[in-house]
Amino acid sequence: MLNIVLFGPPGSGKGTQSELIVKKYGLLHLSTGDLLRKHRGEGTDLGKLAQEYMDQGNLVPDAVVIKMVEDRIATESTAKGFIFDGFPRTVNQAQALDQMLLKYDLTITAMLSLEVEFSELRIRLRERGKTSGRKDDQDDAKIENRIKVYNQETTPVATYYEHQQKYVRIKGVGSIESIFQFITHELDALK
Ligand code: B4P
Repeated sequence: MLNIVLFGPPGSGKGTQSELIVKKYGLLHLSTGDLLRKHRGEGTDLGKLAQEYMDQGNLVPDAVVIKMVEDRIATESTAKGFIFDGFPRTVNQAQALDQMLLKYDLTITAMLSLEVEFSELRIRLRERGKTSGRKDDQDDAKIENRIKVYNQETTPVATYYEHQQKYVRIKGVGSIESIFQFITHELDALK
């Protein structure tokens, strides 16, 4: 069983590559960004709380995101495996994920880290902002804040998985297909 964390800075292609991974390996896609946007769209209390954080490019508080993921895993505990996209984003979340998987006798198999230079991320996010309708993609200051938050709060998550010898570096620049090939090479070796 594969349980994969897909890691990387904002705009590194986590959502893009997750779709391809789901198609090939039949894993359940759990994207905290998508779940939060769904709550926001439905106007739930959680969505209202998350909105302000997301629009500014800040992280939604750990307790909120952890509870949301816990609920989702509980309803999908018979899945063939999970791909966690955009989660964990803090060491607190990474520890909580290990604890919640333990309840089902599961562990993270590997953390794939998409490595992309910040200059390229800025270009991608601005480009997506033209069509996505996402406020966090449409404003340079918010994009810069997301990169800052990533550097300060999320990069320690890489060290967390490095200590568990689960950290796998993936070059995230090039065509979407070529990056997917690097990923399948790694995942096929883990199966
Ligand atoms: P996310 O939805 O996770 O958004 P993201 O990091 O911007 O997207 P991703 O890396 O998936 O990029 P994509 O593939 O789309 O988070 C949004 C917000 O939600 C966060 O800022 C935060 O507020 C909140 N949140 C989410 N999870 C949280 C958590 N765990 N804790 C707290 N808060 C949380 O790719 C981007 C663009 O690049 C696309 O337009 C794509 O077409 C393009 N692209 C992809 N691959 C490419 C390639 N190889 N070459 C060229 N372009 C490429």
